[in-house]
Order: sequence, then C-alpha cells, then structure tokens
Amino acid sequence: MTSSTAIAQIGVTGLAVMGSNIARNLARHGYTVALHNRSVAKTDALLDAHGNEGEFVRTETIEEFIAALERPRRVLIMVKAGEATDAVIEELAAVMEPGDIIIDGGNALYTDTIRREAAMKARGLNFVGAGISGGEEGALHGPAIMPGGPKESYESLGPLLESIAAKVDGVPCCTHIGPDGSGHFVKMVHNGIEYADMQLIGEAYHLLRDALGFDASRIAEVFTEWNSGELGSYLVEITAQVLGQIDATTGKPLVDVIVDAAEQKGTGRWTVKSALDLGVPVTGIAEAVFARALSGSRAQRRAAQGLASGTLTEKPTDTTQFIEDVRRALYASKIVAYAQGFDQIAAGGIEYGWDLRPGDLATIWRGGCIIRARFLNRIKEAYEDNPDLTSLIVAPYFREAIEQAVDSWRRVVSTAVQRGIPVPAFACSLSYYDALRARRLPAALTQAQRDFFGAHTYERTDAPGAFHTLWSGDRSETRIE
Ligand code: NBP
Repeated sequence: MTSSTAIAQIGVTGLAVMGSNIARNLARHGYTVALHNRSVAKTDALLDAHGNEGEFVRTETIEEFIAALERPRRVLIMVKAGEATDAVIEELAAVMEPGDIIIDGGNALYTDTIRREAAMKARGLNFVGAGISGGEEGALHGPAIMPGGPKESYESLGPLLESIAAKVDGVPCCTHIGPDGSGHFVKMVHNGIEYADMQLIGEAYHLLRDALGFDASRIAEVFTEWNSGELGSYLVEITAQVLGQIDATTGKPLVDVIVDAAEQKGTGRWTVKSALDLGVPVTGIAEAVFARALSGSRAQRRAAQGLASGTLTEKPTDTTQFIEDVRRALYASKIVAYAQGFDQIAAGGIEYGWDLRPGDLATIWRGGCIIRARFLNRIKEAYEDNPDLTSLIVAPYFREAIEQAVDSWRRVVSTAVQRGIPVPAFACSLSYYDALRARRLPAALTQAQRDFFGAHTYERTDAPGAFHTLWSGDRSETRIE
C-alpha cells in the first residue's frame, strides 16, 4: 500500500466482485492501482484481504482518487449498470481534465454508451465502453475485453488491458473493437450467444434425461466425453461439473434439487430487441430468452400440468446412436446460433457505421469469456479465409460439419417431438437452416396476402419493379414503378 500522490497508472472505482478482481489482476501485472468505492468498507476489505498482491493506493473521496492518478488519468468504472454508472461518470467528469480517459467496464446497454461517449467527448474527455466477459474468475485471471471508443485512447489503454486479458496461443483476448458503443454492442451479442449456447446444452441434457432416462451422473459422463471433442468449451466443461455435483443435504444430484425457473439479468433480452430493430433473425437467442421466461411462468406451468400429451413413442432403442445424434444436433445448432450472432454483429456494424471485424471477435472470444470454445478457432479461420463471409454456415468447414450432422439433427428433433420433449432451440435452428437453404419460401404467399388487404405491392420473379393486383376489381395486374 502506498500514500496518495499521483503515482497510479489506473484507478478502479466500484469494488464489488468484478471491480476488486480486476483491480487485483492489474496489480498482479505490476500496475499501481488507485482504489475507490462509494462505501469505503469495500476498499478496506479488498486491501485487508489482498493488499499484499501489488501496489494499491487507498482513497476515500473522488478528489483523492483523481489526485492519485498519473496523466492522462485512466479510470475504470465497475459499478452497477444503468443510473449508478451515469452518477459515477458525472462525478468523475466534474474533476477530470481534457485528455483523461473514463472506461466503463460494466454491462452497459450500447445505446447508453453511444450517448455517454458523445457527452464526454463534448467535455474533452475520452470515454471507452469496454465489454468484459469471464465472470469473477475471468476478471481475476484474465477476462476477454472488448473496448470501444476513440482509437487514440486505445493507444494508451491497449497495452494495459491486453496485459490483464486472457491469452490464447500468446494472443491477448482484447482488441480495439470500434467507435463509441461498439464494444458494449459486441459484448451484448456475446451474451446473447451465451444464452443460446446454454439453452442448447440444456436441451441436450433434457433429451438424455427424458428420452433415455439417464441420471445426472451418467449425463455428466457424456458431457465430459463431449468436452474432449469438437464441442470442447467452457460451458460444456462446467455442465459436466455441475451435473456431477451431489447435494450435501439430500445426497441427490444438486441439479435435481434446484428450482427449474431460470432467471435473466437482461443482456439476452437486449440482444433480441436489437436484433428485431436490425431485422436479423437470431432465432436461437430469442428462443433461449423465451425459454427462460417460460420456465419462470410458474402459474401457467402449474395450470398446464396434466394437459394431454397425445400418444408418445417409446424411448430410442439404440442408446449409443441417440447420444451421438444429440451430440451432432448440439454442434449443428450451436453453429447456427453463432452464425446468427455474427450476422447481428455485421448488421449492427452497418447500422452504426462501425468497421467491425468478425474474425477479430472470434479471436478474442477464444479465451477468457464464457463462450470460449474450441470451435472459435474455426470461426476465426473462416473469417480469415473470407472476411466478407455472407453467413458462417456457408464457410467450407461449417458447411461440412452441418452436412455430417444434419441427419442426426433431424432424428433428434423428430424424437423430441414424438416423445413430447421441448427443444425450442434445436428445432428453430434446424428450421432456420432449412429456411435458408430452401429454393422457395412461402413468403411469396405472404407478399400476395399483403397486397390483397393492403395494396403493399410485390416483386415478380420474371420482371423488375413493384406490382399490384386489383384484388377487389377485375384482378388485373399493374406495374407501380
Ligand atoms: P454490482 O453490479 O453488484 O454493483 C455493485 C457496485 O456498484 C458496488 O461497488 C456499489 O457500491 C456500486 N454502486 C451502486 Br450499486 N450504486 C452506486 C452509485 N449510485 N454510485 C456509486 N457506486 C454505486 O457489481 P459487480 O457484480 O461487481 O459488477 C460490476 C459491473 O460489471 C456491472 O455493471 C456488471 O453488470 C458488470 N459485469 C458483471 C459480471 C459478473 O459476472 N458479475 C460480468 C461481467 C460484467 P457500494 O459498495 O457502495 O454499494
């Protein structure tokens, strides 16, 4: 611990679980870190428990905190997203000087970051909205960091953030994403993909449990095995660990005594709202968000208990084949979920004029973050081969992976339907795939219907322009433009 002169390379304000672990990570990498928290007790708790891990500067007031920082001052805000972040930004901006850098490492909504960046720029301050993923462990040992904001601030900030980020093959899981809200935008989509990935894993578990009658420990073994192959990922790995956990009170698998109502903090919902505005079909993410909402609809679920299932088929006879089918269906559905997320990132980049590089995102998501997975290397390679890839599913590797999985995928969705097991994300991902590859969609009929009741016009396959049929007249067709 050191006295309060301008010696700290960075300050962290907001010392709850994430902020204190990032402050420790910075100190462990040799930076002198000024510490600040609204209630001083958290600052002291951090210093008591970990003050010997590096050089920290204890401060109580914002003025002391700012005075402790070298120029240009760099302050990382790690407080609750929303109003608390606005309040802290305002307090800091009042005492900071032109050229100083404010970094918001919280889970801000990207449109808030766009607003905040503009407001700070007008006051001569650099504002960096940085998405940080990896939870508390990642914050301490190396998260994935997605900083947006002015390029110039990354020159000063980049080396520092890259040093504390996770590394894969020596490459830091941190890169400058783009202007203003871009960092928080891609972090939001990252979280949306995380929702889809978790839902798909949940559906695979549900199928093994209810179609095959496996208990949690048997399913844990299956996930452990899957983790050693192309599905290898943090989420699959922790799934195996969770399923293997025994409840100390009852002696049952812990998962069997946890209430089956999933909660959400909002980033999945934000992703879907943004996708609706951008017109991007992120069906896997949307189904995942709705599946959590459905699980929490306790009154409706109680009321529906005992409703007719219709005639259900027997359980699959070839257990080994079914497990392999589920593995392949999971992989194919996962490819679709990531493809949809990357489509949303591309659309957001166009909408907001950000030059987003999907290959860079795949690179920095290989480590540190919750969706880190072996196959992100494949995504990275796909965008290296073709930076203008129309969709991940048409990249040669993924095209082939789906080709190998598609029969299994269909069998799994059919079995789920015939056994009355809900698989919204598996099924919607397969439908998305079938819709994309279809030669003709029923959208032609939709267009005709819209023209019928609203004279909305349609295009023809054989001539340019917009057309309208006089539906309530003689049904002749006119060309509008
Ligand atoms: P929380 O989101 O629980 O926030 C607690 C912190 O916010 C405390 O330091 C608290 O100060 C401070 N705070 C609040 Br609440 N209102 C304040 C105000 N009006 N003025 C000043 N400070 C205020 O902490 P967290 O879970 O560590 O997360 C920090 C940020 O990181 C959040 O934006 C979160 O969304 C994001 N994030 C979290 C995770 C994760 O895994 N938890 C992962 C990635 C990102 P006090 O001690 O005085 O009450």
